[in-house]
Amino acid sequence: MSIVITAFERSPDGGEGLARDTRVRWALEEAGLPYSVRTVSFQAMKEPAHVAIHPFGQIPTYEEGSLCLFETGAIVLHVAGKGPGLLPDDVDARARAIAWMFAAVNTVEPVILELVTVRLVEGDKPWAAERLPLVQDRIRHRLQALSTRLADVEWIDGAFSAGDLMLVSVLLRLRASGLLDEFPNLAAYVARGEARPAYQRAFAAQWATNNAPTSGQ
Ligand code: GTB
Repeated sequence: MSIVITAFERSPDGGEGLARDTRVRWALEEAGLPYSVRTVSFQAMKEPAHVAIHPFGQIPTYEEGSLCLFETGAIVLHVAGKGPGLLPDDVDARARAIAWMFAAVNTVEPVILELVTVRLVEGDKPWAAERLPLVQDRIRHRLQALSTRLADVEWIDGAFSAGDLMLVSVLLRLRASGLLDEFPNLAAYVARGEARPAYQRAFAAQWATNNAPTSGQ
């Protein structure tokens, strides 16, 4: 059954890998599953055909035969169940890897998204400058806990898993802020994730999508 995901026609980051299709591509590459990409414009994302697949009119989505999925956590979990290397066989270790996936999207990513909100959405508000350090401190609080848990091990809980894939994917959005560099073991953890051949292939593929010449160029 062929796998089709959706991605931005042109990501606002120009292909820096920050849009969430990158984590889905990465999981598919780790699992060795071929896939194709249907790009969607911001307008098309809000039209009925796409909303039928993604109720919030966003990317990425995942289609495989009659299965349509949205939410990157759910997509990566599904992909991890299909191929080797992303979830341990041991039942307890598997449950812990899934817990880290949830931690990534439910505990770590929300505070990081607040930074995006305060900078990009609320930047012109008179209170934005006052709110920024509060948001940065909430992020540091999470990073400190993660840094302590990671200590000097390579991956968060034994062998590389979908938990690491999701954690690295949310943490790398912090690079430009400088906050990640305050925690050298986390910066090194993200670099290890990005150095994986599967990540490199995923990054290159989304870069190519975002930098393909448009008609008329
Ligand atoms: N919780 C959902 C998931 O994990 O799948 C969130 C999906 C989501 O936020 N999708 C974004 C989207 O479709 C794209 S990834 N936004 C359009 C809309 O809501 O109308 C978020 C994103 C976008 C762009 C950058 N960037 O350019 O740096 C980074 C991240």
